[in-house]
Amino acid sequence: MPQSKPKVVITRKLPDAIETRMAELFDVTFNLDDAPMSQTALAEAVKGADVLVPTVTDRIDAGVISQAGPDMRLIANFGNGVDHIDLASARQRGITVTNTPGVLTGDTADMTLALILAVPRRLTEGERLLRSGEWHGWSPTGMCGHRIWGKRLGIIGMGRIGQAVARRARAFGMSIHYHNRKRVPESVEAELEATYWESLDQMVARMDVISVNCPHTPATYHLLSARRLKLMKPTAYIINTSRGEVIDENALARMLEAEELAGAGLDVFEHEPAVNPRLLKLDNVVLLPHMGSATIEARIDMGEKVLINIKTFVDGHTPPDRVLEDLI
Ligand code: 8YV
Repeated sequence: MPQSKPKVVITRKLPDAIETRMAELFDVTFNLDDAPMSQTALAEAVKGADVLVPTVTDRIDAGVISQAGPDMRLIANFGNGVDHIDLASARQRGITVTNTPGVLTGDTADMTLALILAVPRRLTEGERLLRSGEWHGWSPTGMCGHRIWGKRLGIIGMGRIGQAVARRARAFGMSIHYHNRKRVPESVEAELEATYWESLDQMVARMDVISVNCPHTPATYHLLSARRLKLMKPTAYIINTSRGEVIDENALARMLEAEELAGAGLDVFEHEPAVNPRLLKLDNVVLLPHMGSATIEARIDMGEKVLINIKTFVDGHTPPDRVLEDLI
């Protein structure tokens, strides 16, 4: 007799190809209108499901996890970051958590480079000027920004994405510096000609551009605090394609307003989808709606990873992308 298919709840609309394959393999509940689910709806979902597929827009907190029914065994996150999932509560309930590493590395690094170029070269400001009809032609002093070639880039978090950023930035003539919990292997440092800073304070004070590429964990919350931001050079730029919570957003907005920093490129925000209104008023920032991994290729690859994680798990094996609390 065929076994019944596992019940899978997917909290947001995923690419068609992924949803179709999910429907073939599992007994799936889709989110047809794609609206983010409320805490009540999430609690309801975990009561009856075997597997939950959330995204960054869902808060899978202790309250939601406490409602999990006896069959709820796997949270297969569609995304890399798992800071929206209470991992300790999941572990206590015997629920495995997986994510989708590796498949959005290049795209997120590309977006980081786009911001590293866009902010000092005033790309969106120039575009706004042109569209406003206020551009009256070329002038020797018009729209001058700053050169990237020859500048120092300080990468916070030298994992997959940090290293991919470093590789790209080198092609633009930047010298690579980094801070990480652990020093990367000598071969990687040699390839990237990267300088390691054990002290983040020491590094931030010396860089022309800082790029945040570490995950948001309790240890990295407000890693760039008001105090640390003040150590940066007033001519320096800050780029964040990781998580808004790593930077004290209020302190950053204050410093940008006061021109104590030259500019910022932000793809992520502390209270998404809300954006600090002070940032919206500033010309020296480029603001993007969390689109680092937003290529159709990455989103399909992420979906494939979710499928593989679920399939492996329900077949009784350890899923390839299991998230272990002490590793994040
Ligand atoms: C994802 C991201 O698209 O993977 C991540 O951690 O930040 C995004 O690029 C999003 O999280 C989907 O859940």
